[in-house]
Amino acid sequence: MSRYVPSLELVPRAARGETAAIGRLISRAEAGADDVRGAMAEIYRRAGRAHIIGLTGVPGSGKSTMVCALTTRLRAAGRRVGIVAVDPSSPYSGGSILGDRIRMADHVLDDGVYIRSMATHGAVGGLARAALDAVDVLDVAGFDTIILETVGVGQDEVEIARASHTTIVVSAPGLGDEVQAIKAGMLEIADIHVVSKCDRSDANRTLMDLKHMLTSAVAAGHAPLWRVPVLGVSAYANEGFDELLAAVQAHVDQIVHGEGGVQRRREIARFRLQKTAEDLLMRRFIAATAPQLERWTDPLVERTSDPYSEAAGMISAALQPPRV
Ligand SMILES: Nc1nc2c(ncn2[C@@H]2O[C@H](COP(=O)(O)OP(=O)(O)O)[C@@H](O)[C@H]2O)c(=O)[nH]1
Ligand SMILES: [Mg+2]
Repeated sequence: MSRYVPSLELVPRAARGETAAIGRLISRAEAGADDVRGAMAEIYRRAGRAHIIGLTGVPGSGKSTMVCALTTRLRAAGRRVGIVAVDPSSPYSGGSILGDRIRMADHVLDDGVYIRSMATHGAVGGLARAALDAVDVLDVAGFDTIILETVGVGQDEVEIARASHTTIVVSAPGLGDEVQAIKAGMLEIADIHVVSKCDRSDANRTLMDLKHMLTSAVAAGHAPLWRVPVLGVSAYANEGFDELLAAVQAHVDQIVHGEGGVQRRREIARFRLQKTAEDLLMRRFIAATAPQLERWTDPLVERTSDPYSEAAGMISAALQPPRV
């Protein structure tokens, strides 16, 4: 790399699909680089064309394998596919996921596929902001479908999967006797439930448990606009993916392009707004208080004050306009 290209100059290049520009913009957004804000503002205004699929489930449930299988089919249908994996352990860096059956390596060499893994730690200003910025960059770069894979542990990750047009929740047999989606609060966020590894004999049980739980959950609420399907897939047997993509398409036609989609985009926008405001507020707060941290710490050490009083003092000092 010769000279530092200002982030704003990277925007039109990323929009033309230049891989290096896409990668640099995402890295700068992830690191919270100072000059990237203007560029990301521009990206946000240009984005909004792609269909975003959030895909979540506990570690080992078969998410990455499923992403590969879906990518193969979406590519065959002529769609350009962007993948943002909020999971450093995603085996996307090359090689084969399931021996020769599903080879991510093929996609790695395909310029109709862009894969980006993000570490759970290290995204300055929050994971959600960084992941959704990356999605927008890929959207502007002309990827038609963007799959956002997040590990379904922790509220942050589950929230990110929800910040998509169509959310797929993956459950797998053999990871404990309960359907994992319940524990992590993932049951409610699914537009489509998928049970992976249906080549296993215990998969039927997982399917039945999940269907049963959904029936009781729905019975308690209103008549749904969208009936959440529960589908089984097997990457080993290469089965169920056409049905899964058909369900995704049905969700796009019935919900994403309808009233539900308007509502969903509003919720996503609100989520972006809140996350961004929290980030900006936090940075401002830290910058304003860091130089005088001892002022509030000393009384605590001496026990002449308490954390609540000092924190209140700290907040009002940070939020006050500076005296002139
Ligand atoms: N039996 C079986 N195992 C699978 C299938 N799909 C994935 N696995 C295995 O499940 C494990 C976790 O897969 P991975 O896609 O990395 O899960 P992730 O952590 O949710 O992304 C790997 O050992 C896969 O080989 C499947 O269709 N059948
Ligand atoms: Mg994974």
